[in-house]
Amino acid sequence: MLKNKQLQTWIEQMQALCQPQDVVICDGSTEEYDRMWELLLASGSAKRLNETLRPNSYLVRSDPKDVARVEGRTYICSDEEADAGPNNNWIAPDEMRAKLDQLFEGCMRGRTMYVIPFSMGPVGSPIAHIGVEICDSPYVVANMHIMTRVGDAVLETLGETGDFVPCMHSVGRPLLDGAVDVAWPCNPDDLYIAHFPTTREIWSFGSGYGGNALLGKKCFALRIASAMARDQGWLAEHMLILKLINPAGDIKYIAAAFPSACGKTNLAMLIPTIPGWKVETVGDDISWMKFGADGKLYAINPEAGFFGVAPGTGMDSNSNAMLSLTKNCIFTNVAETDDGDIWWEGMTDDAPAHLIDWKGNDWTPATDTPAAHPNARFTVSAAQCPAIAEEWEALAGVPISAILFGGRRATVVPLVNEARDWTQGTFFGAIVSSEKTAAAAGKIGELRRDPMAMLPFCGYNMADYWSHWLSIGKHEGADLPKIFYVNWFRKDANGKFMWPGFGENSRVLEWVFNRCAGTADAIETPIGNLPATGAINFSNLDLSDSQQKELLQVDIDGWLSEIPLIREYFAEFGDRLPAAFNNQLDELQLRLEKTD
Ligand code: O2Y
Ligand code: MN
Repeated sequence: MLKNKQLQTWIEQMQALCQPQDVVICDGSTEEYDRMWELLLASGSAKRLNETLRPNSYLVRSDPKDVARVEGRTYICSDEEADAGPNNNWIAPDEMRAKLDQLFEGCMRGRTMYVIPFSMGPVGSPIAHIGVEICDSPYVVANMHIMTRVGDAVLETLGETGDFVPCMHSVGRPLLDGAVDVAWPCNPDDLYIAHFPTTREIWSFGSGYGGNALLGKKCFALRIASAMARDQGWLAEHMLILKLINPAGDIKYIAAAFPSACGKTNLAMLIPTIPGWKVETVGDDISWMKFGADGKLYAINPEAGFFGVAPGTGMDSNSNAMLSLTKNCIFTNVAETDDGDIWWEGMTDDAPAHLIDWKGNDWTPATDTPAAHPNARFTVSAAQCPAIAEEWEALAGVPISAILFGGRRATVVPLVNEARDWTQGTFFGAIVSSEKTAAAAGKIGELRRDPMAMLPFCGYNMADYWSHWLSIGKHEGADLPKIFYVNWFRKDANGKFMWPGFGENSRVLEWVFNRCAGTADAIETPIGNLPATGAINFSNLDLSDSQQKELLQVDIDGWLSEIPLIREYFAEFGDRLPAAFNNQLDELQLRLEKTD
């Protein structure tokens, strides 16, 4: 099966470097998945959940020091520091390689080295790409089985000479001289998540958790893929993909970028409140888009599963997610109920009277720490989602009609605003920001910029990424999606959310759909095209006329005071900033001043 010379050589080199006890080439089979769980159960890392309540599902508790992606230890090792940009941590490639050589030497002693060939995207899709993760964690193997397509079909597609992205991973805890393993081996004091965009490699050391360890996800599908996309003329984006069906049965596909923890999974699985409309899910986190022969952008979800944040997910907020989780799942850092099932904050209104918390301690509603870790996760196959679109694995992808950008803004940014053209839409994406909450470092209310929701995930200088977006707009024969800036998070003077969100967001999706179909009205304003009066269906919502107006108002003073902040942010990118963005700012300012 291993006929790819480059892969054979790499495996031999990594075996010599890491000195594992043995090597397993993963085939993606159910037997292999089950074997991983036998190992994880035997080592005390995992617990099988109640078979009647949650068939074929497992609970895993991580080391409390290894619970999330660690941006501070994530590096882009481009040849020049300027190519990584102010948006990334940079270490020179030679320096990082010397460090990694030292860390990886003998790091798998006493462990098995797993070689996981995986496809990001349906095997054989012209939009898909192949990676191979080498790792020493059965938990990672099991998660990769769900999150990607693993196995022999991938090796077959790779053939003798095909290219793959090498993804090297170790938990960084060799088992020396027969030492007994810990339940969650990791090495959080020596953490490195290093990306080499020039040679398209990933090296991750010290963590077994999520985006640090499942290297197909953020490391490959966003950081390395964004650099590949720049070089090859496509887009690798932090976007959900949804299929929107109107009452007449017409279909449009929409991609949407929101910063982490702004409800992407909920929007991807939304149940519309407006009669006759339907949403189906293509993806909840990442989108790869390439031009088709007709000039449209065709998108695939490169992942095969959801690695969703559990707290806050319940039948009220996202019933499709909950119904996906009835069997064949992995739950990490959630709480355990007395009958061997799972629970997290937000799953039900009332907490059970007794739980075992994510750290393995007794918990009652009187306990003053959360039962589930706030970044607790479920891993589940996308195929189990009741709302999954039948074409979610279409090799050709789905044609995107609209792209939404959004952040969390209590003020200034209206509910929805359509860009006049691709350039203005790119500018909208670049100025996306959220107000800091008490949970984040920094002053409350201060703006955190997260352009295109890609701040932690762009594998090169953000200014060059913006130039790449602008160049996509100049693609010969392009039939581009319309771009919209949405904001579900406006607050009134009393600090109360003005927009109900969740299923009611379908009202905004309806306007977006109809704008793409050419059947909805907009008015041109200094900031973009806003829905004309009556163009958004506000019926049966508890919203006064003045609230409706405020949601769609052009806040001239608010935007005028935003402009210097945007200029200040853009200045961080020096002369790499696309000139078109300064033009956008100057023109926006002029239009606002004229109206003032
Ligand atoms: O903490 C982690 O490693 C998970 S981060 C994550 C997982 C799924 C989808 N999105 C994200 C994110 O941070 O955007
Ligand atoms: Mn994400």
